[in-house]
Amino acid sequence: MSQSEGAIGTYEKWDFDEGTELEKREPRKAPKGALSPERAVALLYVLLALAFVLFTTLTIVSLQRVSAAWKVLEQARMRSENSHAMAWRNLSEVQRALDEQLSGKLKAIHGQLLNVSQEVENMRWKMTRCQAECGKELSDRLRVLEERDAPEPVLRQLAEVKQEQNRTLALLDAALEEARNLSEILCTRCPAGWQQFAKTCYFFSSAAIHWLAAKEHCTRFNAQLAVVNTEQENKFLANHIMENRVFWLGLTDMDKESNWQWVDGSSLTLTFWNSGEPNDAGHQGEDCATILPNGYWNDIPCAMPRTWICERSC
Ligand code: FUC
Ligand code: CA
Ligand code: CA
Repeated sequence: MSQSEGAIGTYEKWDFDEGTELEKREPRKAPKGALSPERAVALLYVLLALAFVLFTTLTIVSLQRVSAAWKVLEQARMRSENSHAMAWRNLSEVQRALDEQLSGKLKAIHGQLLNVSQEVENMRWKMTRCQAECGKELSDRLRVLEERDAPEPVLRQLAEVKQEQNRTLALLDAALEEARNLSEILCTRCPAGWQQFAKTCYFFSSAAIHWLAAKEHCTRFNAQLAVVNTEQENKFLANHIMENRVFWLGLTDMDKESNWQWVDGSSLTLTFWNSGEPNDAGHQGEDCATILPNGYWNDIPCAMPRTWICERSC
């Protein structure tokens, strides 16, 4: 074996048999300037730690900023809530003050309206009386003059006076119509003790009297015994009947049996007779209508004492 062969052999042996062992003991030198694995790992750890610190710092800073922004928002919200509440309080106070002012003014206007309404009613009353009486007196006098054998010029003048009287009567009619419209517009409240339904006032009596006396009583109050024109009105009346009472209506067949008539002369088209009514029961018959608490009607003898309902337009 040559030296070189030996050397090569030894070298190969060294290379193959002891190489790993040698590497373990003495790691192969890294190229100059390159990091050793330990250093690289250490550096990685350092970098990781730095990243972690950076991330934590950033997170803390962000959280602080978010919390500061949240605080600002919360303060803004509180301020807005406070100003909202204050505005609301001010508004309520203004509204209360306005309400008080308005209700005072409304009361004053209502009082004035009641006065005006009473004046209009007086005027209507006088005009209605004048319509019946003033014209009659003048007509009577004219008739007396006409019956006398008056000369032609006097008769001509009489005719002119009659024409004038007719014109005046027509004007009175128109004025009465206007007064009626006005009093309907002014209808705002019924008198004390009267109930309002639509534009009508109703009086429900507590005393009981016979039908004719009840009719008279209503007339005295510029009213009439109740006349039912609609189902709603009948319901309204029934709703106001307490303690199982029975009330007179302005409906009778005393002039002609079975010919039922309302006191205002309107025809009986809508009826709410109880089943089997009107039956004109008993030997004396039954000629006056009553309304029962359930809203149905029954005819009974007119002489029986009953409570009654008056109605008048307000
Ligand atoms: C029915 C009614 C009468 C009376 C009598 C007690 O016969 O028709 O009107 O109320 O009951
Ligand atoms: Ca009858
Ligand atoms: Ca009856």
